[in-house]
Amino acid sequence: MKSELTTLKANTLQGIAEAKDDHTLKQIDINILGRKGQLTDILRKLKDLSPDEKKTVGKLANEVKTDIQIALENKQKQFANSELEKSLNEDWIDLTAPGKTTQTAGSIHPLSQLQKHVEEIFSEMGFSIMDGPEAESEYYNFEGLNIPKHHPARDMQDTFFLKEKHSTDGGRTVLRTHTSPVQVRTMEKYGAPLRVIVPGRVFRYEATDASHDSTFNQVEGLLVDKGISLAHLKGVLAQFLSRAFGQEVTVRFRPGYFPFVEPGLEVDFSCLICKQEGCRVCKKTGWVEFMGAGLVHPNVLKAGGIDSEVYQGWAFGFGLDRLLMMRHKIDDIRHIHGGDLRFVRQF
Ligand code: FA5
Repeated sequence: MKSELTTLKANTLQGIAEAKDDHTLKQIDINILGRKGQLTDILRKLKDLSPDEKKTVGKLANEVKTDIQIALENKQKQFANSELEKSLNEDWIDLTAPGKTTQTAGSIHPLSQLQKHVEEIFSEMGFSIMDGPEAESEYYNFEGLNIPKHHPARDMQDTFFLKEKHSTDGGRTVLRTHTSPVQVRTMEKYGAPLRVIVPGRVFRYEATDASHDSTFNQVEGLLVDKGISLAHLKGVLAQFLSRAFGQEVTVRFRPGYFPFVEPGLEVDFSCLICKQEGCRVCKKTGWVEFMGAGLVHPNVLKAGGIDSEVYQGWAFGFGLDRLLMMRHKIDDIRHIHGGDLRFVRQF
């Protein structure tokens, strides 16, 4: 029985040493140590031996069992380690790689970014930021601005009317065609002196093209004080434009007609999109109309409750979308409100 045990041990250890995978080890475990295994068989026969033999053979059998168990465990560990090593080599993870994002953060629309920038520049020059209603009374949009009913200047800003009468005066309600109605509203509320800007959305019933939209944004400026002239307007605009563009831009002033200013002027900037060579944005003129401006008409000061013998003022209204177009060389205004993410993600 002793030699049987020694042979069993030698064969089993050799089998373990030569095993190529975990499955083979499990088979050896079952065949040798299992309930019907070879070693278990031998151990079962111990009871037929004499007490002396039982002692020595029993001891040897236990040693054989322990040696086999240890050899199996060691080999199993070896397999587990090489599996781990293999998976570490094959499926390695780069812990420094950026994580996968399932949700992307939103961002501020370029037009809102620019509006904030404009507000900052004017705030630093002592201007307050005002707001006004988009659904406006016909009075503030037209009459209060010296544009009486049936005046041909109304055709310059053909517009959308709402069915509902305006709550304040029972007159017609219009989607404001410009931010200028806030001029009279602010004068009525705060009196003179005044220094405000009014950024806001405006609406016009017109065909769209590369530089015209039917919904766009303006920024109104109004300054009322004593002894005010166009020289102050030019100074403020020069300061504003140089800061807003951050690059050289040529502007030109030319006479312009608006019933609510006298004298009136228009300010154009050199087209930065084509560098004045001519494109569809500047309609091949090299210039883009940027704003209307002028000295506030005495009738408008009167409508706002301000004595035009004592106070003078200037006002301007510029297109925020056009400013954005020039800053970023956007060749079609319709991209700005088009909602195409490929456009907004560039800013
Ligand atoms: C006005 O709206 C006057 N309220 C401006 C003003 C204010 C004059 C105060 C005097 C004193 P105008 O219609 O020109 O003016 O528009 C002003 C600016 O808005 C234009 O110079 C242009 O930059 C922009 N703009 C006008 N129409 C459109 C349009 N359809 N799409 C995009 N921008 C426009």
